Order: sequence, then structure tokens, then C-alpha cells
Amino acid sequence: MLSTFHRIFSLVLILLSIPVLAIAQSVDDITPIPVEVIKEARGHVSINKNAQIVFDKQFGAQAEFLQEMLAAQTGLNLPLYPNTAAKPKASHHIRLVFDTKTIDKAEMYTLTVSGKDVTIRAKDTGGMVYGIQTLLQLFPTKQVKEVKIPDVRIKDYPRFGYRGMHLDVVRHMFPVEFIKKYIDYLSFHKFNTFHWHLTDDQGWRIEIESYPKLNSVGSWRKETLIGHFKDQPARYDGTRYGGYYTKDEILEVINYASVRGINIIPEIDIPGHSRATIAAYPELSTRPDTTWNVATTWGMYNRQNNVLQPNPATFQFLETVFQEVADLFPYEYFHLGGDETSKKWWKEDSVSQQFIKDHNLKDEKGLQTYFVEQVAGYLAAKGKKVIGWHEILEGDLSKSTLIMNWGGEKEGIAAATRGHQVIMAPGHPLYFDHYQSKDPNDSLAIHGYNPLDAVYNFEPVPAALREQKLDHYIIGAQANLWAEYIGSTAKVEYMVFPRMTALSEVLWSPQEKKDFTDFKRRLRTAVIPRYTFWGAKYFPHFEQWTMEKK
Ligand code: TNX
Repeated sequence: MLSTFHRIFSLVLILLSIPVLAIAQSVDDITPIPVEVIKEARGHVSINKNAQIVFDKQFGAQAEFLQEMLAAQTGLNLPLYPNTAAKPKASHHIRLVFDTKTIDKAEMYTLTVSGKDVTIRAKDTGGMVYGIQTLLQLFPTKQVKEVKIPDVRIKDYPRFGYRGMHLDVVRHMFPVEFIKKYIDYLSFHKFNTFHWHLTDDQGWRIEIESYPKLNSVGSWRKETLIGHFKDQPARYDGTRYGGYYTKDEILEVINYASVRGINIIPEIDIPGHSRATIAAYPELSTRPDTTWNVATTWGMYNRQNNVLQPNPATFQFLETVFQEVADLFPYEYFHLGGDETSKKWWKEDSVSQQFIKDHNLKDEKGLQTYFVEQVAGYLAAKGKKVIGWHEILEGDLSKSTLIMNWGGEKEGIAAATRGHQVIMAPGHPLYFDHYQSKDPNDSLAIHGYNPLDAVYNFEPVPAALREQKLDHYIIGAQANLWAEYIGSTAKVEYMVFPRMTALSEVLWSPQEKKDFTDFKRRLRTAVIPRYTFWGAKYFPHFEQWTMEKK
């Protein structure tokens, strides 16, 4: 006879044992879908607290990353051992292997679950991180004592070398903790680039030592517009708004991103979008005697003066500031903006007109190119290459400049035909600040309609370029998130999820493996549970709102 105590005791044991052994998530749910998955019908590898993470020295930081992520996701806290060190015998391992022999592409990884081990092979940080992200997708998002991962062999690498997400931190600023979270979101989705839009008319968001008024004046605006910028009459909230990231905070983000395989492209937007700059230093404007305010509304183009004047003080400023920022960021590329430079203010300014004559420039477009070339020169002195929005092609530009095209196919084709590498970031469908539904009650967005299927079906390489064998000029694509109408981190998530997940598959997976129906299945079964696990908001009505739905 069992005593009551024993009965209760065994009941407790049964209850406790429910989460002890969890079945792995299905390999069929991995998103973005991998290049090759070979399921082996044989067995499985059990990962429990006795398993070890064994890493080659190149991947020490990624081993810690895996340890941390796995512990947060499942409660399994596995010990770490460098491959060279003596270690206690363990029955199972997760091995992070540096391998330049079998891994023959950049950012590639293989993931093998077989025998007693899970093995990830890569030859660069990106590849290892993506292998880890895939592995983490095979674990459940709940506390477990042990997971059985079925034997499998995965071989995976990206379709495009540039896979970016942008974030505007000017119109609204987001805390450093959220910037890190955003980087985690990028890394999960196997993106490799975070484009950080740091300056604009409505504020400077990066600490600058050489020109301190950029922060004391330029980082703050008196108030912020309420509602859409076209609403009449315009209404303002009456609350001072602003701030900037210190250099220490930026370094913290750079370190965080580097462990996770993410490069950062900082953007300082010139020679337009410079209202915050001229508010701090009016001598750099076409009306040096004016007291400018940092912009409090949106959509300044041709409506309010926001351009730099070509004068010696301005070029001194640009050289000093761009070089100061270049010293902070360890990457190859630097974004100098160049979008929406209104020619109107230069036309009205005698100093600018004289400068155009003195330098034998054709017109205001030539002046814009002059600015770009000057800054490109300052950055070249620091070993950097430049990226600019496609409008910088209005003039004749050196071929090493990378073009970020927010126009359509036409602009992309024009840039590639002129021999520039191009990142496609067309307003339709890759502006995630545009609506994802036509529901009049949907949360306020700028305009436009970019539902999930438009993003998923987007093809970065225009057919015309493929026919002319110029497709290699398209190095990838990026979605942009302008923050005029994005006042909270929850709204950022709402606007990017699930569209960013769709873009990740456009950029990572082989074209022939894409399947929107299966993608939506994976969204429902595996990705949305991730958003929930992260505590992230997302747009839930993506089935209902499609390109057909007018
Ligand atoms: C145009 S696209 C801009 C941004 C705005 C955005 C709103 C581009 C390079 N410039 O300054 O925020 O439209 O969608």
C-alpha cells in the first residue's frame, strides 16, 4: 500500500518530469530557410546539463554567446571549454569548429547533429553566429532539463552579401538597451548590417567632442509634432525632446554587435537634412545671421532650410566631425546621407552661387557632388569607403561609392549600369515605416502600403540587370525604419515584425526554396512564438492584408 505521502510524492515527480525531456523544434521550421537540410533517420543527440560547449579559439566570444542564449532560452547552462584545454569527460558536446577546408564561402556554416555531438563549422564570425542561431531554433523556448535533437546535416550560406536593417534614432530616440535588442533581432534573422541613422533635421544623436554645441544645442528640440505632418492645423506637444548616445555607449553597442556578427554603418546625413547642425552652428548655413531651431516637424524637403553652405568653416567642420566619428566605428563603410538635398536654398544664396562659379561646377547638383567627394576624401584618409543615398548620383561620382537606392528598379539599374555597387532599399516594399494594412484604425504611419506578401515577393535583382549580366552589382538589400511616427520601442517591433522576417528569407535563402505558404506556416508555428518569447510586439493581421486587397 502506498502511503498518502508516497502518492503525493510520485504525483509531484510526474508533474516535475513533464518539462524534463523536451522534443526539439522541427528542422522544417528553420527561418530563413537553409540552403540544404539532410535529415538522417538514425538517432538523436541528447543535450542536457552534462554536455559541454567546446570551441576553437577563434570562436571564444561566440561560445559565450551560445552559452548565454541557451541558458536564457532553456535554462540549460553548459560549461565552456577551449578545444585545447583538458576537460572532464562528457558524453555529449556542442563543438564550434574553425574550418577553412570544408567551409568555402563567406558567412557559411554547417551544422551536423550526429553520434554524440552537435558540430558547427565556420570560417568567420558571421558563419559561426548563423550556425548558432540555427541551432538555437532547434531548442524549445521553455525551461527543460534535456533536449533530444534528431540527427541532421545542414549546409547554409547567404544569397546576398549585404543584408541590412536601418533604424532612425533621430525623429525618435531609443534606449541603448533597445538598440542591443534590435541587434539581437537582426542576428536571429541572419542579417549582417545595422544602419544607424544618427543625425537629421530633428536632432544629433551622437556625442561629438570637437563641436560640443552639436550636443548641447543640436541634440534637443523644443517640442514634437502630434499627428501626421500634413494635418492642418499642425499641433505640437510642448515637451522638450532629445538626447544623444555617448561614445562609451556607442562602443558598447559596437562590441555587442561584433559578437553577434553584425556590422554597423553609421550615418551622418549631409549636405541636406542638416537643420540640427545649423541650429548649433549657424555659420555653416546659407543664412549665418539666422537663429535656427532644431526641427520640430517632419518632411522638411523644400519647406524649411536645412542645407549646409559651401564655405571654409563648413568644410573644416565636415573634415573634423567625419574623422572623429570614423575613429569610433571600426568598419569599412561610412554613410554620408546625401538624400533630399533641396537645391532651393543654394539657388537663393550668393555665397553658394559664387562657390559654384569659382569651382567650375555645373550647377547645384554639381555642388552636391562636390560635398560628397570632399567628405569621401576626408574618410579615405581614415581608410573608409562611402555609401550614400541614390540622389548623390545626380552628379558624376567616383565608382568606389556604394549606392543605397531608396527609389525603384530604375534608379538601381541606373546606378549599376554606371558601375556602382548597389544596395536596394526601395520605398515600396522595403520602407517599414509605411502601412502594412489598409485598416483605417491601424496605428499611424507615414503613407504607402507595404504588406507582408509584397516584402516576401520582393526580388532585389532587376531582370534587366540579370539580362545584361550586371546583376553582381546588386550586393543586397535593406529595409528602412524612419521614426517620425514611431514613438516607442513597441511600435518599432510592431512595424518590423513580421516584415523583417520575410526580408530575411529574401536575402538569405536560395530563390528556388522560397514558398510564401510554407513561410507563413513557419511564422505561425515557430517565429511568432519567438516574438512572444522575446516579449516583442508584432503585426498579427498579415494573412488578411495582401497586395491584392485594395
Ligand atoms: C525620406 S528616404 C527620407 C527620410 C524620411 C522618409 C520617410 C530618405 C533617404 N529620406 O528622411 O524619414 O522619407 O519615409
